Amino acid sequence: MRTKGAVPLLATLFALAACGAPGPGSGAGAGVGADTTGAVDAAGSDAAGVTSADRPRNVVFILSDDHRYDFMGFMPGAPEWLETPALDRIAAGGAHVRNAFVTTSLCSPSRASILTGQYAHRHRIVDNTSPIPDGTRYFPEFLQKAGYSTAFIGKWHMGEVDDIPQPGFDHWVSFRGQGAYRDPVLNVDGVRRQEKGYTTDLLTDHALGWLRRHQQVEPGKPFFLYLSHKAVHAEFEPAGRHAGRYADKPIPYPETMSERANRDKPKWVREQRNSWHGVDYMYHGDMEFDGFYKAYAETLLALDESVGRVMDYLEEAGLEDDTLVIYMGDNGFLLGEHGLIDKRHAYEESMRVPMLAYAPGLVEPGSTIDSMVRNIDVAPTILDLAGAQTAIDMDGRSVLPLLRGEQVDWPLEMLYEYYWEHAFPHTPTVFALRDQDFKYIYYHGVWESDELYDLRNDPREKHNLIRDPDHAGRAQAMKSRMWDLLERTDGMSIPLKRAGSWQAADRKPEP
Ligand SMILES: [Ca+2]
Repeated sequence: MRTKGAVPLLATLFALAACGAPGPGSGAGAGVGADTTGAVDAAGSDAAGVTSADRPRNVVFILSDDHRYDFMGFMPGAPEWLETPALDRIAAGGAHVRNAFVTTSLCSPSRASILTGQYAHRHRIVDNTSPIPDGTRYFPEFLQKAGYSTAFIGKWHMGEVDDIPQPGFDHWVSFRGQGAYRDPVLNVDGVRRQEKGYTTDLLTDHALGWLRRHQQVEPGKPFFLYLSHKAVHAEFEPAGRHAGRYADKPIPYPETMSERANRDKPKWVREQRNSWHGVDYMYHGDMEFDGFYKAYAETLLALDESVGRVMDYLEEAGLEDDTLVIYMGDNGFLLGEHGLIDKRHAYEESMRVPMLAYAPGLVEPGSTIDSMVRNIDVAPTILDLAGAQTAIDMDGRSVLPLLRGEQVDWPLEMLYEYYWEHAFPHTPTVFALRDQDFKYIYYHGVWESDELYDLRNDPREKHNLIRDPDHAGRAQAMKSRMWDLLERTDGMSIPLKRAGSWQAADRKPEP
């Protein structure tokens, strides 16, 4: 990564910061009664006429870190030189979930939402340093009860420092916090050891090793693999074989990167360009944008190779037709949009994530799914596929009918939430309600205007309509529905905790 004079402490703080703060949230499965979904009963799917023989039994869930939704080679918005052949392969052979979102754009809260099917305000892991509440349960436990072998390989991060095996997994490989891109110390089933190599490759080796062993020992038993990558989290470090690959490529700077393009944004957004997470003072001046951008793209290359290796194995082992593969990112990532970097905000580049599903016989090859799908929908979906019950009171709902291409009644709007972090004081607490046409954003605790965007006509969120009299009624109605949704899901208390010592509080000095 091209840092200028970065000190070791900086990397540590960066790791804390980058993933630790909840991102701008998008809300609950608003409106459609999905927000209070309780126990998932896969029998509901069977009632629709699908039997277990019609669907794959195994599930491979591959989670990436901070991979933004449009950085896939087949996407029109990707840099023209970006190569992701494995992700392109999944999209061509499966479904691209075009409107996939996280309800909180930050590492730990989003990962907790994936594992519990709950909003951050319900699982309470609201940022990257929140402890895991006693009694927290994760959906793989219920896969075990349904007869599955389960493995967790990679970044856990919740609770920040713990790498010890967690309930719900028969096999465990993880590391503390953000881990390291090279020569990581891994906790393998409770035993720590340092391994030599590039972490994305090593985690893939562990994943494939477990799959092979499983097929040798218990070939008839269904499996669930949760491969959770560190990549492409900052500070970016491409594999040696990929470093410099894009050095000579042009950067397609976003049109909203300039100060001029953000004149009707709230003042705190315009000021954030001069902060740790702003393009004019990145990491307090220790990072330059172009190197940052290219290192991000180069770090993605090994991640794509990992996906390709998993797909190759499934094909070689004859498991391709009996396995659902889901690829997803844990949150989005701004690369200059609105003068910002990183995540947390409720803007599209932050709350959108890449999501692909591959399952021959279940998912139509080359299809697209336009319904809004959220991170809290992952757990109900996988349990639904497995025919497993759960004791977790989930906010999400199964997207299995969407994967099958069925026309179903589906939530038309979603809630987003992000809770202010002491370490990154430049982004306030954010709530938002997003439907298929508009987004309303509310900021808590700052003297600022709200935001309203017409996503159909203004997908880059360039024109804040909050003061437009023609839209006053819509803004008020969305605000009201947002609060309704928070109320219905026990979201009316702001989590508060003792502040830490470090804070990315500097502003770029005045010239
Ligand atoms: Ca992340």
